[in-house]
Amino acid sequence: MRTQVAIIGGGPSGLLLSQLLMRAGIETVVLERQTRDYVLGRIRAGVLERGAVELLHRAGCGDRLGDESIAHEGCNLSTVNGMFRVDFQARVGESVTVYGQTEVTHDLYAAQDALGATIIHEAHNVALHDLEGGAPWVSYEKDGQTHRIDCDFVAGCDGFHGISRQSIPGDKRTEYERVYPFGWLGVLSRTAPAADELIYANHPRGFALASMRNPTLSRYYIQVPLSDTVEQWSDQAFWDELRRRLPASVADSMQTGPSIEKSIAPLRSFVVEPLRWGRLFLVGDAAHIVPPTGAKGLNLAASDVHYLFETLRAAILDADAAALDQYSTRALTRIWGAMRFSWWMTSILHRFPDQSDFDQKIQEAELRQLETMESAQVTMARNYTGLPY
Ligand code: RFL
Ligand code: PHB
Repeated sequence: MRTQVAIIGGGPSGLLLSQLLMRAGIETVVLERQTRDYVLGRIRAGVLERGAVELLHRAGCGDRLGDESIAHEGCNLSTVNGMFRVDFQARVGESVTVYGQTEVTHDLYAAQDALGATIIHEAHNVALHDLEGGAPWVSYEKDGQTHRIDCDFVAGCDGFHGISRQSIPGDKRTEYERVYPFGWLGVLSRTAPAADELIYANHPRGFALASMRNPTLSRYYIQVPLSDTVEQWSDQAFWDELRRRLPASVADSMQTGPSIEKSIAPLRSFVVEPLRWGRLFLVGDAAHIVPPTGAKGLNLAASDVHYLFETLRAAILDADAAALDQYSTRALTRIWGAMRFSWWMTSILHRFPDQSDFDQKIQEAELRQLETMESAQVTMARNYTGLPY
C-alpha cells in the first residue's frame, strides 16, 4: 500500500490530523493498535480551549460540539480559607468549552468514516523504517500477516507508550521529565454535577476536582498515593473522601451514585526534543505529557496537530520543504508554556508527601495571591483558557 502520510495512532491527535489532511486533498492511512470500541471507551479530558474548538470546526466535526458543549466563563478554587472564583471572561475575555474527549473522538471517527478514511484497527507490531531517507515505510501485522505501507511522511500520534518516539535514536533526542509522587483516582457517574463550574480543591487530605461532561454526567477526581489501587476504593469510600475535600456547602448537596468508570492515572510532566527525526514528526502525548491539573493534554495535542497540518500542507501542496524545519520549534514554544502552567497548577493544589512547613506556607501565599491579585488572575485565566497558537 502507498500513502502520503502514514499516521501511527488513532486517538484524537491521529484522527484530527488525518481529517484535516484529507480535507486538504492529502492521502492518509491511520494505524491503531486497539479496537475502535476500546479507543472510545477511554475516559479522559473534559475541557477544550477555543483553539481546539476552532480546529474541530475547521476539520468539519464541530456540529455536535456546537450543540451539546457547555461554555464555562470561570472556575472555582477551594482552600482551607474558603472558595473563590477566577472569572475568565472578566479577566481575559475568554471561556473554555466543556465537552468530553470521548465525544471528540466519536465525532472524529464519524467525520473520518464520512470521508472514507483508511483506519486500520488492531494493527500490531508497527515498526518505522528508513525515516532519514526520502522514502520511509511502515510495517505492521494484522490477522497473522505482515503488511507494508510506503509513504512520504510519518506522523507519530501513538501516545506516551507508543513506538514512534522510541524510533528516534537515543542520542538524537533529549527527554525532560518530572514524576509526581501521587496519582488521580477518577470516577465518572450518571449524576448532576456538584456545581455549575469546575471546583479545584486544595485540602489538607489532598487535592480534589469536581468536573462534569454534561448536565447528567459528572467527573470527579481525588489525589491518591501511587501505591493505591482501584480495587481498594469502593464507590462509598470515594464519595466519602471527595465530600471531605470539597467545601461543605457543595459536599452537603452533592448527588452521588454508582461509578460508571473508575481509574487511577499517575501524574507526570514530560517533553522530548526535537519533535522531528527525518520524515517522522511526533504529535500529542507521543511527544509530551502534562499532569491533568491544567487541563492541557488534549489541547496541546490539538495545537501540535494545527502546526503539523500547516507544515505538511506547505511541504506537500506547495513543495515548501523549509516548512518541515519549523514544526518542532513552533510546537515546542507552546508546549513549554503549557508545561509550566500544568506544573504550577499541580504544585499549588496538591499535598506533596515531603512538603515542609515552609513549602506549605508558600503554597498558601500562592493561593492568596491568586485570590486577591487581579494580575495573578489574569495570568492564570490566560493560561487556563489557552495561550495563542
Ligand atoms: P492518545 O489519546 O494516547 O492516543 C494514542 C493512540 O495511539 C495508539 N497506539 C498505537 N497505535 C499503533 N501502534 C502502536 N504501537 C501504538 N501505541 C499506541 C493508542 O491505542 C491510542 O489510541 O494520544 P493523543 O491522540 O496524542 O491524545 C492525547 C490525549 O489523549 C491526552 O493528552 C489527554 O487525554 C490528557 N488529559 C486531558 N487533556 C486536556 O486537554 N484536558 C483535560 O481535561 C484532560 N484531562 C487527561 C485528563 C488525561 C487523563 N489520563 C487518563 C491520562 C484526565 C485524565 C485522567
Ligand atoms: C475532566 O473533566 O476530566 C478534567 C477537567 C479539568 C482538569 C482535568 C480533568 O483539569
